[in-house]
Amino acid sequence: MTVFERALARDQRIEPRDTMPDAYRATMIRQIAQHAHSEIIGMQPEGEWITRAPSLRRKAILLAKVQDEAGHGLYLYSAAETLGADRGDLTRRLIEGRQKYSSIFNYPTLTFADVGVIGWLVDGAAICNQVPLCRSSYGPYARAMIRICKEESFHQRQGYELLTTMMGGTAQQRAMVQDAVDRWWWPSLMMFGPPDGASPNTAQSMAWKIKRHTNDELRQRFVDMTVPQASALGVTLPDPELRWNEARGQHDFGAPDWDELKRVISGDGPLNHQRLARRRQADADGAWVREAAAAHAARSSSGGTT
Ligand code: BYC
Repeated sequence: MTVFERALARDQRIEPRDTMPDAYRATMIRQIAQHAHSEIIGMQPEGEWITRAPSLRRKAILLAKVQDEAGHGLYLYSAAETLGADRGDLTRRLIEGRQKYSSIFNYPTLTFADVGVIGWLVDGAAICNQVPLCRSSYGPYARAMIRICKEESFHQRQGYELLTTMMGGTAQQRAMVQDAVDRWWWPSLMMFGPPDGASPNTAQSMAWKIKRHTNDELRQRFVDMTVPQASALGVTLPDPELRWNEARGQHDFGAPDWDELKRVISGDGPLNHQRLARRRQADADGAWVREAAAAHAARSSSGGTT
């Protein structure tokens, strides 16, 4: 048994200076980079509503949430750097379409109810997926996930609180909430990834204790958690096959459109083009800041003064 295998068998964390198989390092960089990119691209759908929030209170809450997502992206890029990845290189891979980000952020936010539904369902799915990642085998990733999960829980509650307020409003507001739930339900289920039989990475990632549960296990957990919340809120989940299965002690539910997930992941979702174009523009707009920071660092290290 190698030192790496012994550490995994004892459920110890793998730390940056530990010896690890190249494939483990590559997998960790892939997952952490995709996760970081998701947080950064994920600022766009909600960010579009900051200037249109219906009150100062809602604007302040939304600003803080979007800012938290930027923070999550930064912790995650830092975690990827501990594995030898270069942040600039990861960004290039994203904007050139060579690295993925979560499918969910390629759908449009049509009304302010979408902000609430993203908090409730998208952050809710993120929590289900990420709480077990706090026990992921790679130390810096697992530790970053603890803080991220605390903030995601807060985000989920703000979404639910927003929706509760809208559901107590006019018939038109209630209809907006239901419409947003109808549009976001299936994409939220797709966030957990392809079904277990079609997930090429799960077996190895579970053996390496990066993932602690399969995609389908976490999807089931999310459905079971969300159904009672939907009924408390007074909305219907758009799945005619959704029902409690007494024998299993879990809900049965319909299958998402897996072809749609494939299309969205491969760049052909409703807003993939717009999301990446916006990210490319932000990168170009920030080039002078990075150049100035690099020049300052070079000057400081050569003993110059500002
Ligand atoms: N979208 O073998 P599989 C957030 C890819 S941000 C896009 O099952 P794995 C938030 C998968 O990466 C939420 N790609 O893969 C932010 C793989 O790609 P490769 C982001 C997907 O890694 C702002 C291929 O398909 N969360 O919470 O074992 C506001 C085959 O899949 C998706 C994370 O990133 C998808 N939905 O499992 C609000 C969590 N599904 O091999 C909220 C960390 C699959 O071609 N990541 N793919 O490169 C994970 O837990 C796992 O990577 C996944 C996939 C469960 C996502």
